[in-house]
Parts: sequence; structure tokens; C-alpha cells
Amino acid sequence: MRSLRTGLSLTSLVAGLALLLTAPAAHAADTPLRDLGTAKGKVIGTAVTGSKLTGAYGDIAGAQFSSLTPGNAMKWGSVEPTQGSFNWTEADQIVAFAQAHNQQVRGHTLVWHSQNPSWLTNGSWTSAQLGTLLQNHISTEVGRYKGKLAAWDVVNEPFNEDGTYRSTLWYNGLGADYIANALTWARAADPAAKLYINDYNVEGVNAKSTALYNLVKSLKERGVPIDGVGLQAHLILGQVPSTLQQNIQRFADLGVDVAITELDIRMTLPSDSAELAQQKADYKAVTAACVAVARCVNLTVWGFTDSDSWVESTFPGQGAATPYDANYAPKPAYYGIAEALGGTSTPPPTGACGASYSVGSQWNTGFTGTVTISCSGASLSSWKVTWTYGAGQRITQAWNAGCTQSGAAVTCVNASYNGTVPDGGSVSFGFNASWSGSNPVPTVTLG
Ligand code: G2I
Repeated sequence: MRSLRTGLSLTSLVAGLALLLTAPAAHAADTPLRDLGTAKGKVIGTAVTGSKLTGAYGDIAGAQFSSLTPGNAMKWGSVEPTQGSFNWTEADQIVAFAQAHNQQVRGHTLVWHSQNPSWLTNGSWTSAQLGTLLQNHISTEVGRYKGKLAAWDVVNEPFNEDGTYRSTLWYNGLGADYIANALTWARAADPAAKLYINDYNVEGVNAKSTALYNLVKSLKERGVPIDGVGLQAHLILGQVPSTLQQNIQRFADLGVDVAITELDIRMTLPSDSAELAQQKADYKAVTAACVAVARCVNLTVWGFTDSDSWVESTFPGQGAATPYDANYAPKPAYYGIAEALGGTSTPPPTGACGASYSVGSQWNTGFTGTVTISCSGASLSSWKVTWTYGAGQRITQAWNAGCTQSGAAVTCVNASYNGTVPDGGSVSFGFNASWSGSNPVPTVTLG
């Protein structure tokens, strides 16, 4: 398994590297975020969609992160769409992927007001029936993954902005002690999993985070099992709370772990280089706040690529909230995280366009490749990318570009429809090629 991981790391290392004209080799030795995190005692995670865990998405998820959170797959509506009829397919797939890549899994989430099955929300239940349903749900799901998950977001989003309890199926039906009971049932089903309460807008010191603080304090005083708080951190560009580190510290001082569980930082589209630079600073500030507090154990992004983020469909005109763009090129935000974790790599310079080359799937005689042209602080109206193969590889087919090969020299130019690369944007093309013996990654040149 170790050698498998090494192989995947290499592939996605390449996928994640922008070999820019102005700094060609500086990124080749970039250390994956998960390894930078390990050196700081932090687990670095991402939310994932199970069906996407192949190709470049799977390579990056496996190589860069040491923790996975199913974005939707473990929610009640996903696992028990019809009462008594369970679907664990995607959740199991994510757990298996994590095990194969030596990653933790954060279970998300057991008790929430959203994404519940309609049979549950439309039913009319007595308080006793509701309690039994919840206990069985927790026992069944936590029990299924007993010993396999590092943590569970047991209760999600229990508070209103003013710190009062949110009016939900659970609060209305069971009273505030649904939280203590859920934690107790989860502990019984998997004593090894760390049990969290998770919420949003609790990153800084405010009425909501103070309500969470008071709840955790009283749960601990009562001996209710609570191991951590999750600060979701769905943030807006330029608005990292100034009290973030102080807030993390006050929870740590209560004797619980803290995780940044759903970090993303959204901006007004289309993104430009100034926004991307601010986003880098914001990601760096959040990561640094976690690094500064020993009990901040996990920093998880809510999707690592802009192609797998909830933001654009939820906030019209907003997006680009994650550390990789939609073509899997690392954005300045990626380097913000890396730098706060002590990474020494030089991020792509601003005011430049560059091209990166990555190998996607590879079989015994062939492989699929992707080249991404990205611009930051500059733009293009047409492009040409060239490289020289060092081991006899031959392009057999290309799409979204016109490619020719003469001897070892490959030249690819834009198609009629994708010559424009805007500031802060990127364009990708793909190809199939043959190889034998070895398949080293060539240095690509844009120009
Ligand atoms: O809303 C952002 C997050 C806030 N904190 C709790 C998280 O669990 C929540 O995640 C999001 C998922 O990232 C979205 O993917 O939760 C949303 C639902 O509240 C998820 O959106 C749903 C869509 O609403 C459904 O239409 C869709 O079928 O995703 C489903 C699966 O793709």
C-alpha cells in the first residue's frame, strides 16, 4: 500500500504543479499539504464526493490530504432514503478510499435539521418515537463504521445567530437534551471516535460561538461525552474574523479539540488576481490560527476544487472559494495554506500565465494527459504550449487543442473556441499518448 500511495503522490504532485515560464522548476519539489500538516501536528482534510474519486480528482484527494469528510454521503437522507432501507454505497467507497490512502475520515453528520429523508421529516412522531428513531439512526450508522472513523460531527448547526437554540425537528421534539443524548449514543456505538458539535458563524468570538462555548462547558461539567468543536468556516473574502485564534484557544482551554471543518472563502465572480491574492492571505490566516493552537487538530476544506463546491449554486455571482480551480490547478490559496504550514515552495508569481502538465490515468501502453494554462495578473487571447518527450512517448489523440508531434517535440495550440485565458482563469486540454519503459513528466513551455 505504501508504494501505491507513493505512486499516486507523484502523479498528483505533478497535477498540482504549475510549471510557469518565470519559475520553471521551483514547484517540482513542493511538499503535499498532508505532509506539511503532519510536521505541524495537523491533519489536513477535504470534503469529497465519492463518485469523483478517480483521475486527477482522486489523485489530488489522495496525495494532498490526510483526512476526508463525505460532503453528503453520510447524511441521513443519503443513507436511509426509505425507512429501513439503507444505501451505504458512497459512504463505504469513501471510507475504502481513505483506508487505501492512509487517511482519516470525519463522519458528517448524524443529527441535523437539513438533508433528512422525507419519511422522517413528513412523519408525525411522538417525542418517544422520535427519540427512538434518532437513537437507532446513531447506533446503526456509527456502529457500521465503528473503529474506522477518527471523528463524527454528531450534532450539526444547533444554534441560531443570536445563540438561542435553532428550532428544528430535534429541538422541538426532544428539547435541548437531544444534543447530550446524541453524544451519549454515539459514544456507546464507537468509543474510539472523537465526538464533535459543528456549526457555522462560530469562528470568531460572538453570540453564537459563546452559546456553543457555554454548551460545551456544561456538557463537560455533566460528564456528557464531547471531544471537540467544529468551526465550519464558510467565509467571505477579506472577512476572516480577527478573533479566530482567540476563539479557537478558548475552546481548547475548555479541554476539547477544535477542527476547522468546512473551510471555503468565496468571492465575487469573475475572480481576478487581486481577489485571488486576498484569498491566499485569508487561507493563510485561517491556517495560521489553527497552527498557533495545539488543540486545533484538523483543518478541512469543503471541497478542494472549484468544480466541487456548494458555493456557486448557493450564492449567485459568488464562487472560486476553494484552493484549486475547476481544472485542478492550484490557486494562490493553495500556497497560502502551504506557507502557513511551513512550506517553503514559491507560489506561482503574479502577473504571469503558465502551463502545467499532468498524467491522469495510465495503463501498460498508454496514458491520458491534461495540460492547464492559467493566468494570474495577466491574460491571453491565444496560446501555444510545447514540450519535448524524453522517453519516446507519442501523442495519439488530442482534444480542446491542435497538437502535432515531430520526433520528440510536441506543439499544441488553442482550438478556435478556447484561445482566451482571462486574468485569474484557466483553460485545459487533454490528450492520449503511448509510452513504454518509463513516462517521465516533461517540462512544458508556454509561448
Ligand atoms: O451548505 C454547505 C455546508 C454547510 N454545513 C453543513 C454541510 O453539510 C453543508 O454541505 C452542503 C453540501 O456541500 C452540498 O452538496 O450541504 C448542502 C445541502 O445543505 C449540499 O447540497 C446538496 C444540494 O442541496 C442537493 O440538491 C444535492 O442533491 O447536495 C446534494 C448532493 O449533491
